[in-house]
Amino acid sequence: MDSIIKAYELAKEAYASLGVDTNAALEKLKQIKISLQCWQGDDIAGFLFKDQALSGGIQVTGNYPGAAQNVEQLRQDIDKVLSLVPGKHKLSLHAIYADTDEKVDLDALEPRHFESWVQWAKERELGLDFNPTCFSHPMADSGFTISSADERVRSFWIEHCRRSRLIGEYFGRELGQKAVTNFWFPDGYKDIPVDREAPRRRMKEALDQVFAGPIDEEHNLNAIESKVFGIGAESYTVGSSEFCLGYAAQNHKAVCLDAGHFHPTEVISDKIPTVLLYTDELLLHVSRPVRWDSDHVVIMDDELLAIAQSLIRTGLVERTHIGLDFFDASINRIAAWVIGTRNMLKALLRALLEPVDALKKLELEGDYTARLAMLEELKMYPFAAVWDYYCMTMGVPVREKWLAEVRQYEQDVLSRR
Ligand code: RNT
Ligand code: ZN
Repeated sequence: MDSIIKAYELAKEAYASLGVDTNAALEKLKQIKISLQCWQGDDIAGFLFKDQALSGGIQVTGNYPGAAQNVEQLRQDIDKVLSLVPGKHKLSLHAIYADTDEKVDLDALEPRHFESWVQWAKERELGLDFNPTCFSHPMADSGFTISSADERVRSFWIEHCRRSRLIGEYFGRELGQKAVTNFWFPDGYKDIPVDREAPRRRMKEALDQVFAGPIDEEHNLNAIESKVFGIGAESYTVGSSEFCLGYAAQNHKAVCLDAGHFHPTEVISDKIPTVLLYTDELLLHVSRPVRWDSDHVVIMDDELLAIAQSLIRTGLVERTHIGLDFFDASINRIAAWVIGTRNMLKALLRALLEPVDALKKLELEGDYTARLAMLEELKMYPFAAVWDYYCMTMGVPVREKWLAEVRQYEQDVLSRR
């Protein structure tokens, strides 16, 4: 403990010499909420349709034992994760995680089916976000949902989505924290389509129906998530990037930028400030694509740092909702959650420890030599000491100590499932 404080004092001095206030950086970090993806705990199985295979062109690989089987287990796991991550955060639920004994289909879901989640979140002062589940359902078997040419299929999904935003609104109102309801549709063709326009026109009209009718925007923000391709929908995706950005800009919705949903050399760190020129708010799905949209656990790589820098250097973090979207079943699922969430926070901290004004000044003056020199030197500054101190003062394990707790939990809880 003493050595952590000592190291922090030295780090504080080092950063102060650059004009950076480490205490202020930590205060800011404390205000930033990360929305944890509930689906990391059970491989996107949910509770509504237990025997339904995962569809929609996404895939969870691995069969590490201990996946949550029911709502109690999932909540117990999330509690464990939250005890190992500093700060107050949010949980993002999918519709299939409704907690109910009723046999209810997606087009009949109501806020009351999520009452126990709201209660649970209230007790923990957590915020909740929401996602309609437009996959893993017989009505999505054709590969199309809301943009289907089949009127029956289309209306089913429109109804599900209409209800979803009301559930988001309910979360926001009950918890006093705006919810983000994120709409992602797997719709697309495996092979080359003849008509690239009609499905997009149908999706646009369907979304107009979904968003028709009053909703309290103070409590719920609607976001739409684009994607370049999915497994089984390699040639054409209805909800492309242009589609979603255009729709959001024209209709005052938010875009959701998922790090794995673009061509391999495109990065969302560059899209963040661009999209926010044309929309008020933004949702992120921070993920790590490895060769494809593989949803690997988020690590502290260059792109994660660049995402954090895009948010912090610009102040756009204020208009951005940071959500995570990875699902790894090949390692301990609790560890996966903890690693990814802590990394997101660490990257934000590193960005908060930059002398942003001084760097911007160098850039404006055209001193690119000093800009490069400083950016490189900053990489070796003692941010780790600041992070350790933060974890200690926030009452969560310092450095790798969290791993021992996960191991213990694995032995006591996960291995008995
Ligand atoms: C799929 C999208 C979507 C899902 C979650 C489960 O490619 O990224 O966000 O991962 O809704
Ligand atoms: Zn996503």
